[in-house]
Amino acid sequence: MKLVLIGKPSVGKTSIKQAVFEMNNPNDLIIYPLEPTRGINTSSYSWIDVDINIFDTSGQELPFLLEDEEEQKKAFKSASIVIYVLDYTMYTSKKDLLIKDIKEIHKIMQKYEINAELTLFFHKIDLIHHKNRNLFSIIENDINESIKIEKNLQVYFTSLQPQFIYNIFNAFSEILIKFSKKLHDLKANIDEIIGETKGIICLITDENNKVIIQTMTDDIKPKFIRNIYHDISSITQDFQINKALKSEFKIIESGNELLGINIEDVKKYNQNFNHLILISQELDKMKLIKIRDNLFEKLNRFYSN
Ligand SMILES: Nc1nc2c(ncn2[C@@H]2O[C@H](COP(=O)(O)OP(=O)(O)OP(=O)(O)O)[C@@H](O)[C@H]2O)c(=O)[nH]1
Ligand SMILES: [Mg+2]
Repeated sequence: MKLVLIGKPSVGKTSIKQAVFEMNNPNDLIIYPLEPTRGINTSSYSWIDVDINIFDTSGQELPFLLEDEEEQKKAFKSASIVIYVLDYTMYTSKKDLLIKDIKEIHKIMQKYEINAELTLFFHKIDLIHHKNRNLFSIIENDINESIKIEKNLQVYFTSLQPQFIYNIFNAFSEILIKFSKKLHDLKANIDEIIGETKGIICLITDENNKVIIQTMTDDIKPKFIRNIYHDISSITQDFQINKALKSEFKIIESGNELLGINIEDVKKYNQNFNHLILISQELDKMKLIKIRDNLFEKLNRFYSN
């Protein structure tokens, strides 16, 4: 599948690509910035059973791309996903120009009947003061109201700062699961188990601690997930260092809430897996352990077939 990264200069397109698909250290990418991209950079990766071709475009050449028909075809033809990346700084200073770009891209995609999904990454949320980080849904509505096209665009709030890094992985796992039969089937199996309960989030990470499966009961709110992602990056680091903590039910503080959490090693089920992370809004240890055991049984059956 073809995935296009597009947006103004320096919003973070190439850094995102390198952090997620080339395992470059996100912190380094912020401290030592990359050179601006020229032309359209293509590269291929695999994500479980999905082959991804990323077309990373140049921000400086964006005006040219949006005007030149040959460039448009090169960038968008047979794309499955188009991600427009904008950053917090530009949103506050040049929102109109961003909206203009997005409308333009939408128009071009219609012109060539590109059936791809247009998605937005609102990047560098680490630069937003923490008091304002509860405004995400307002920002999402604001952007969609300004774009005014027939369908609301999905907005992912992302950053390469370690404390937010799970947000990016989550965005890609949501986007890419649509193209992966294996992940889709596995998620359906997990949903079957946690679907019987409430207040549960289940994540499976790979050896690079990327979230490759994220699933949750339907009562979980987006804001809660973002808080969780914020906290689990430090928790998983702890687990990584202190292996003895694994398999233990722990209670953690997240926002104003106490949560139950359980992390398990699941490498034995699939070589691409690392941890199974179960988070519960209830503090009932026995209940979470029971869900864990049911999941293990499911994984066992899923991978022995
Ligand atoms: N604060 C912050 N800075 C970031 C983040 N991600 C990337 N950056 C910085 O943003 C700048 C631009 O990154 P690039 O990835 O080169 O941007 P680009 O969109 O590929 O730019 P062009 O190739 O010119 O189109 C660099 O200085 C990065 O360090 C982030 O999450 N937070
Ligand atoms: Mg670039």
